[in-house]
Amino acid sequence: MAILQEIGAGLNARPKYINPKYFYDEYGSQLFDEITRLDEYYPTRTETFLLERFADDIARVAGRGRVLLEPGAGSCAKVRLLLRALAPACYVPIDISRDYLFDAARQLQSEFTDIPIHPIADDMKSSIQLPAKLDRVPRLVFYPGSTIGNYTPEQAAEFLRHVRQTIGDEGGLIIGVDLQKDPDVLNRAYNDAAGITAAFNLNSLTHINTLTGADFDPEGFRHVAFYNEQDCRIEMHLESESEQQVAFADQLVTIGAGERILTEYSYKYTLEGFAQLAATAGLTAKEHWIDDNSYFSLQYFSA
Ligand code: AVJ
Repeated sequence: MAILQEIGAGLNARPKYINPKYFYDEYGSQLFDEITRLDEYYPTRTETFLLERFADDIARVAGRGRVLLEPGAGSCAKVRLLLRALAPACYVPIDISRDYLFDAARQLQSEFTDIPIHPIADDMKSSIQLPAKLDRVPRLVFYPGSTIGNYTPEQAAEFLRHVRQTIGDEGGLIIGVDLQKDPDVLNRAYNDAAGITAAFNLNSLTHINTLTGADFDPEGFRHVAFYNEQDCRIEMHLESESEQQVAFADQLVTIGAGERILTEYSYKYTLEGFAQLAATAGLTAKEHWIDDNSYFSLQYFSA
């Protein structure tokens, strides 16, 4: 089974790591939803404000009547704030969770009856097939939420090259990118007083238990999150309270007292730094929108 291989590789690596996608089972997605409403967690509400405030301006810059593609669309919540303004020829949400995606797309279609919606259940790694009549319509990729921050800059550049390939020479990208700021603000955002982020982090162990039959004891681990100023990223780890042995697949994995499992990077960029990264992927910075605190950015790039 591929996921046993994948998770096993991370647990046997030094330092150990777990892919952040394992945060998101049903309970984890619920916890993330709670995180987005926390006082300390500024990204979601700031991006939502920017989408609402600047929707018309974004549409003017990015162009109306495009084929709008959204990798990892999930609940299609944020695109709602842009759909009227962008008036796409077609909206194409792409996500690996097929049933969830199709439900969200059906709901969205009932609200936006004049916009054709073509959900695609896919991991966005392969090239997508659209109805032939859309072949000549310029493409616009929407990638909100600072999801790009989970990637290392190298991985982000690879993703952006894939976007560049997908949109072709006439296309564009609207992306949400979290910005570098006072480390105290960042540290608070990932160490909320109510402990929701801690529960979210620990839930990846419970999720992995369910998926693989492993016997991680979440109580034997502590949530650790901090801003690494050198590398401009939040790091989330699970720190083992004591030396323990976890049954995983056909092996016993030893985790030392104080040993950490890396669960997430969340990179923070400057506008210039992100524009430079995008430039290496053949994308040109055209416009950006930020809040008064300069906490978060929406950025538009063209091919
Ligand atoms: C969904 C990846 C944007 O990096 O802020 C929130 C995930 N992790 N709190 C982020 C997250 C801890 C979030 N992203």
